[in-house]
Amino acid sequence: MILLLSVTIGLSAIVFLPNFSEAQSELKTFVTHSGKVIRTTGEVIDPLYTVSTVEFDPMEYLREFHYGEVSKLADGTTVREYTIIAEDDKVMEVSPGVFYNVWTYNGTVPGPTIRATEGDLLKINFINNGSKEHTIHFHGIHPAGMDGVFEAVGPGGGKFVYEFEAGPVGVHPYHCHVMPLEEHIVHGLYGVFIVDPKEGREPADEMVMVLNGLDTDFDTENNFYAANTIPFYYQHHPIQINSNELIRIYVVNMVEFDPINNFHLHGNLYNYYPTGTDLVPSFYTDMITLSQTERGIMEFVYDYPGKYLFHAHKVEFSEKGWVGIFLVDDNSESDESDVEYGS
Ligand SMILES: [Cu+2]
Repeated sequence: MILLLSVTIGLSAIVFLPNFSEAQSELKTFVTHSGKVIRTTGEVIDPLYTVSTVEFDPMEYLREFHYGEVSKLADGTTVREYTIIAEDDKVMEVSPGVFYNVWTYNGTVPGPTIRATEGDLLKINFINNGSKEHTIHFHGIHPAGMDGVFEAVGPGGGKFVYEFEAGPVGVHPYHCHVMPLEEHIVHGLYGVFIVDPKEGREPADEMVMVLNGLDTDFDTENNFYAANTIPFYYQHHPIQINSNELIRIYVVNMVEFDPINNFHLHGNLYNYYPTGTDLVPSFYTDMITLSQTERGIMEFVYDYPGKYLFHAHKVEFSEKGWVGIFLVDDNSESDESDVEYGS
């Protein structure tokens, strides 16, 4: 049996090796999206050559909420107006030496976190400066014509205005809904939309974490995972928080290709509000499991200072980048927090 196996492996190697070297030296001709003709020995799956860099700071994104340009209607309704521009030609160094073609809303992955109060009127001026059709599909309640599915916005400056009332209360994703959907999502066209209750929530140190994956070799399997796009970022740049202070995380899972993701917190448990639609928590746990676009609000307080991990307890994901650290400072002596909250 062993002899037969050795002979088979040996024959396979003889047959395989010449074909392999031949394939490596064979030049293939490709026409890129911009019309350029190139010759290459490599596999070219998505030949985009308009290289521009993307500036993205996960620490800035974490606590950055966009309230829009605010005005009032005659009846007192608050109007929040935003401009969101889609592009699909940017390249970002997502990990040292790994360059990835990101498709962006307002130049980043994820796009800006849009925040409103229930009942506000949202006006989103969408401009598609990409080379493909794109849209914005908001999760939430709105008229059919504002759903970002059937009204694909043409490339090269196409425009559409999404207008709807903010609701329901909670945390919702928004993302492009042009087919093939997995391609438009995995490249980065998504962001977070928070709707606050009219009565507000208890003051807290608030942050947004989008759980995402990066398929950098286009084989429909993720090579990296992250909270807020850059693998291992919050492990190398721990998030500083205070002990005895309420922490609120708006968490949204946007991982494509894998059926589940999850969020495990060390040294603590959190109150969890699925979708954030209810003001009473459903669970008190240290572990939630999320499918794609599943999201919620986590609230917790650390009693003890120190360094605490948070990560996917799908261990493969944490070992490929979805891991971070909370650095809890001892503020038990001080009465007031020095964190400034959003308005
Ligand atoms: Cu798209």
